[in-house]
Amino acid sequence: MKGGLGLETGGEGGRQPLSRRGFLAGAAAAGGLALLGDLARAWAAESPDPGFAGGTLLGTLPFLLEPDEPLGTRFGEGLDARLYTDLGSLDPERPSTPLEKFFLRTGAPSGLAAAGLSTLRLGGRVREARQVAVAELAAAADERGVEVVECAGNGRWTRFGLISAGRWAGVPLARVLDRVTPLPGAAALRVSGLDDHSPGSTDSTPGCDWIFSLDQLAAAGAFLATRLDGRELTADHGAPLRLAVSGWYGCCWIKWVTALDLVGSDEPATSQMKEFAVRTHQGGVPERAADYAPAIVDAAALPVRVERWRVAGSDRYRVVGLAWGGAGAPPALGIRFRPDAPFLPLDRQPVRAPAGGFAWWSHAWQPPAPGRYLVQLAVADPAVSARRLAGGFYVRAIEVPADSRLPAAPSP
Ligand SMILES: Nc1nc2c(c(=O)[nH]1)N[C@H]1C(S)=C(S)[C@@H](COP(=O)(O)O)O[C@H]1N2
Ligand SMILES: [Mo]
Repeated sequence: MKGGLGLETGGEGGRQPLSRRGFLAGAAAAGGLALLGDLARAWAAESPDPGFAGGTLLGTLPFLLEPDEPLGTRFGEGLDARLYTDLGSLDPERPSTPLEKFFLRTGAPSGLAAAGLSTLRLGGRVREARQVAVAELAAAADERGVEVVECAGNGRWTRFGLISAGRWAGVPLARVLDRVTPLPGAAALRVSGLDDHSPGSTDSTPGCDWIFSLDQLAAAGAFLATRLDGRELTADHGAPLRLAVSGWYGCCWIKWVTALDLVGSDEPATSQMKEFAVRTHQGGVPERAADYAPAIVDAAALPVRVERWRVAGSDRYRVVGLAWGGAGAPPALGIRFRPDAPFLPLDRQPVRAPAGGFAWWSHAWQPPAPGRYLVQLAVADPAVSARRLAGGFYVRAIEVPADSRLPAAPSP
């Protein structure tokens, strides 16, 4: 990770320097406010802070210092195709992101139709290689729960929109690999995806294979996904088969899977692994696949909406956000609004739906004065690994408008 605040541009997701179209304005466009109002009211009714109950939602504050990229709209082609999920418009009551809003980091390759992909090849260090009909796998698919996927190149330059929660169906890898007999020395699996794009990309290297140890795949409960959000996987999202590896960064969720090869523990790293080494927090760029640490997403949290309410004649603010990553239940979080302030516990700590997906949190906030603030979250427990969060990666800037009706500060 380079800059502390993650204000640097670039990375796989970004298309342009921050300054090109100026600093952004953003969140609730006029039309979105009615819908947002319903979401916000439903959510406020359950808030431990009763102060919002009788109030009116005036709007949301845009996040500053983020590029003027469209949210919720697909643009570009092939390796440069993107859809940034509009996180502020997600409904906390729906555990998964609707398919139309699901983020896109690479569009369907131009060679997809010609490749057909009606069979999956199982090979490498096996007694006898096999072809398995994709239709047979699709017929055996069952529900696999809701999993958050975050692109390792998600950041300020993508308005943090390269992350979504998918409700997946698919076939466990273990059940697919049952069809071949491993030879001695088979310790890892190379999952290969189609990556036949023309034209090429300005900032992505073609080739999409990742090598996992068999233990890593078992621990992640990896599966080949055939459905997303209750529907057939779309071409953009990896049809007919894509790998799902719970807890790992998006670059490991190989789309358009063509082959599974058992390999030895000395197998060289793939070009994809090397391209993503820095973004997946490897120390350097290891030559051997076995020397890559699991590309897992640490505990993280992001404010996605800062609501301005009018309650009994004064303005009150409420921050709503997401938490994801790490293992187990979401950890307790603190929040602060200035880099020199202590973190205070959130008044509504992250809660994840039993089905899985994002955990949602909220916090009532009374700014002392109009002006700019930096909203930052922190994990309270120092034993929890939260590298990006602790590095300031998910800090967002807002401005409390000068016309805010702020209640008088209590006298000391
Ligand atoms: N074959 C193939 N699979 C791929 C990629 C790719 O370029 N080619 N991109 C990866 C990256 S970097 C991410 S973040 C996820 C994005 O998945 P999505 O676009 O379906 O959201 O797919 C991964 N799978
Ligand atoms: Mo990614």
